[in-house]
Amino acid sequence: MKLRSIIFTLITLAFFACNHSPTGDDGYDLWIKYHSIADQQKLASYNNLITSIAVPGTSATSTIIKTELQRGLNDLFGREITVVADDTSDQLLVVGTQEQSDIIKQYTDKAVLDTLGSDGFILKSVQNQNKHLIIIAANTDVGLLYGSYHLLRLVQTNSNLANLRFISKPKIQYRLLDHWDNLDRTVERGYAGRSLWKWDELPNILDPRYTDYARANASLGINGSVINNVNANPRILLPEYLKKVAALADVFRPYGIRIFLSINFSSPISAEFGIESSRRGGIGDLSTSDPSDPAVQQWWKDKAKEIYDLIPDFGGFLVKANSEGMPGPQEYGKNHADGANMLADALAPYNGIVMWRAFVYTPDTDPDRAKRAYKEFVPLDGKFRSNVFVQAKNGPIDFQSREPVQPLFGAMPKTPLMLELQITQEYLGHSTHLVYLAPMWKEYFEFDTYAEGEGTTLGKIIDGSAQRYHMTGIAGVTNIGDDRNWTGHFFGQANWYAFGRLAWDYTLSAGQLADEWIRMSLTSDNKVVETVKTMMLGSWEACIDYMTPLGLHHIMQEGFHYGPQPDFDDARIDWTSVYYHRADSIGLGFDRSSTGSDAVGQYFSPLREQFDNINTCPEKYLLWFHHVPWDFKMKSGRIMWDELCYKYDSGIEYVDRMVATWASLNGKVDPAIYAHVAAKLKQQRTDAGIWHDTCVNYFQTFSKRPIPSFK
Ligand code: BDP
Repeated sequence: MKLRSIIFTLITLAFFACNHSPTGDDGYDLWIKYHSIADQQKLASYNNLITSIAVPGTSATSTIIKTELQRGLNDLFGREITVVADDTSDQLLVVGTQEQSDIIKQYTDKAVLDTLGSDGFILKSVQNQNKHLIIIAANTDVGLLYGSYHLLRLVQTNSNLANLRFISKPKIQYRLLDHWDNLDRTVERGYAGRSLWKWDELPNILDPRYTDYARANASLGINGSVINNVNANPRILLPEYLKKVAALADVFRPYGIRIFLSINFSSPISAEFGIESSRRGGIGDLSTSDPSDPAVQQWWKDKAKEIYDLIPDFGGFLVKANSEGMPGPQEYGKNHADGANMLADALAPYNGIVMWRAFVYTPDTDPDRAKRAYKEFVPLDGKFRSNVFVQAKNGPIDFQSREPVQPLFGAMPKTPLMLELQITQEYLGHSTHLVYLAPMWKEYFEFDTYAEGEGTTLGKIIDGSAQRYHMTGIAGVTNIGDDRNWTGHFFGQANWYAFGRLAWDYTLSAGQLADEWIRMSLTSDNKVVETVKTMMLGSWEACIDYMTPLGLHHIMQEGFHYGPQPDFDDARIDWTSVYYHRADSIGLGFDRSSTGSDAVGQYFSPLREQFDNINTCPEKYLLWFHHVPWDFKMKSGRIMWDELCYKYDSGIEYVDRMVATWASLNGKVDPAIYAHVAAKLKQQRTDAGIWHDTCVNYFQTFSKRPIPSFK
């Protein structure tokens, strides 16, 4: 008996040792891990500023604020912060609305608060005789929650808290994550395990992870989640699933996160018409989903009512229609506006919205895939109901390593366009490659479309300022799964983080966001922060270089979208690689100039002219817009073929440098994170080599020139 229990204990201990390395950070706590502050001077200064907190509100959100501030500050300061009423103690942090707190009323200006809407907040210090106060004020409890996370972030990044005077409000109203999660818990283009949502356990069992998910998102200001795949299974709208969705909505609500659903346009149709075999059959009892049919309209109205009875703050529907086999109004001779408006009418009584995706590329529209969304949607400008967004991806093709901006942006002034970015690295090395995406997103936000003259950046279009949108939105296709560290790659967390922060304020710099994230997630050692930040900031450009430099695109492995397959030519033509790169004995690249497909014609002047001319087209887009002769002289003085090889080489060199840089941090960062990232980088180096060799060797069969050496 005794021996057995000793053996059992040993086995248990061994198991524990393997699975719970006491010294290793498993990444679960993301950027909200609240490590104690190492800098003693800073700590002393904080100790003088905050000893207790007052959160007079009584809502579920107020309770979260209290718990989060206490938990965060206790851990960061390494001592107990007390929760008190707002008229006691010195060195007090007060968090409240004007209605909740006299102190807030006394020290904040109603007129300023009135400009902050429901989400904005004020953070300021107040010196009153010998009493020092820090106050967080907002109009709603969710605004206060955002302000509280901001304060915690300031402490986590060891910022100065004396003389605080900070006002913030989001530039964009709907800040959503799109999950491409299926009901069987697989995740389309997800590389971090299975879906977070355990449909078989819901609604009765609530995984604590749902709360941690909401916490993490609220800490960034994300306020909505589309929880299922755009390739939507109609079953999500069955009563049994709606109850599960409602249970999640209840968890998310106090964190200011609303739930949205992707819907299948054929949902009203009876399953008899083939729910599994095609993407056509639905869950209803109708034989059509024609948006002009009164029975179909009524079906959606009834469904909307059923949803809102369960989820009063339900956000609305995301729709992928007439795209990649998904059903849509065009099957009934109707257009995208007809389809979107029918759904919009069903949701309007409850203030719900429709996000209708512009990711459509029916071959009949135009031989050049890059032109199709524009051609289908621009004629519909002004035809959508006011609660409809048209949601477009950043580029005209599909989340490639780099694309010029989707020309729709700016071209539909009467329709609010919502921007869809991809956080999951479908085409950028999945969760294996370290690619920090904030520099890419910044390139898009700052892309000048010239839609309303110079300075009409994409940022100003989607924040509504350029074309006076009445509502604004942004969505990121998430990289989250049920892996212990959420994103598969530890550095994938930085992309989730940066997306959320940019959705709030796209003018923040990629460097600042990397800096914050590293300090909150990894270390506050300044030297290490600088080293890691530098490595992150160049990683996107490096990935472009070793995968698809100079504007190349869509030459990856069919279906899998990971490695290279430039010779792929065996599918629907606009899914092949050869369609996009067009390599031949003369040169390389897709001719989208005015004498080619004329995709340049979809951009505003002077961009159109700039892109059209091979000599003025930015080299980063050269092979996107032009079929470029192999011996075309590049700005570097090299011919295009040599430049292409040079870029592929540079990409590899960068990964080599990342490997060496990371190795130099051994012992300076958490050992578990160190080992995890080191292993991923090793694989990234191997993959970069494969991209280089495959592409250079393949294109050489056309260029018929020697592969230059740059050593
Ligand atoms: C492509 C993905 C595909 C998605 C599609 C979409 O390969 O899995 O369903 O986009 O956005 O990038 O609808």
